[in-house]
This record gives sequence, structure tokens and C-alpha cells, in this order.
Amino acid sequence: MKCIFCQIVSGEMPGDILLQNEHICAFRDIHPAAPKHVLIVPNKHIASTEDISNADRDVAAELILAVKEVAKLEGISKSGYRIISNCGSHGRQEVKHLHIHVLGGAPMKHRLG
Ligand code: DGP
Repeated sequence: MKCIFCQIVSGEMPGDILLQNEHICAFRDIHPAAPKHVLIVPNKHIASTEDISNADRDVAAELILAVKEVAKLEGISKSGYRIISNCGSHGRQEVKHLHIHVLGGAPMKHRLG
């Protein structure tokens, strides 16, 4: 059984996709924690940051480069935004497919956390 993000990437499951290329896919979070809340995931199933290998260099670079593109598409490049990637149980990672949260559209309440 494919994970939920793999299903969104492949189109088997609907997702509000903003951007997709050879390596990554960006779609809106189903439970937004900010006025703008987008998830960027690798198309390939990588469970978390702990599972990124040297062979994934291109994917890792594309994930970070996509942050800037998503910010532009969401109109938050100038106002700013936060990026978060939760890893493992202490990091409170719920979906076990690597993802970067891009949060913006309003000032963050705390500097961190
Ligand atoms: P994390 O705790 O970092 O694993 O956050 C997972 C995020 O994924 C959470 O903010 C909600 C979001 N999410 C879970 N299921 C779905 C889904 O089916 N579609 C979308 N678009 N987002 C989802």
C-alpha cells in the first residue's frame, strides 16, 4: 500500500498541487497551520531526513530550490515564511514521507516552535 503522499504525487489521490517537476511535488496542506501552508515532497518515497542518501543529492537540492518557487507562487517571498521538516517521533512527524512545510501569510507567533 502506497503512502498518502506517494498517492498524491502519482495522482491516485487528489491534492491541491502547486508545482511538480521530475524530482518534487508541492501541494497545499490539508490542515493549514498558517494562511499559506504548502508541503514540498520528493516524488520518490524517502521516509524522512534520516533516510536521505548521497544518491539523493539532486532531490535534496530540488526540495530546497522549490521552497523559493513556492514562496513566489504563494506571494510570500517578500513578507517571509518559515520552513519546517519534522523527523521521527520526537520531531512529531506524522506522515512518513519526507516533506518540507512552507508556512507564511502572517507573522509567526514565536521565533521557534
Ligand atoms: P508532519 O507532522 O510534519 O508529518 O505533517 C504532516 C502534514 O501532512 C500535516 O500538516 C497534515 C498533512 N496531511 C496529512 N494528510 C494529508 C493529505 O491527505 N493531503 C494533504 N494535502 N495534506 C495532508
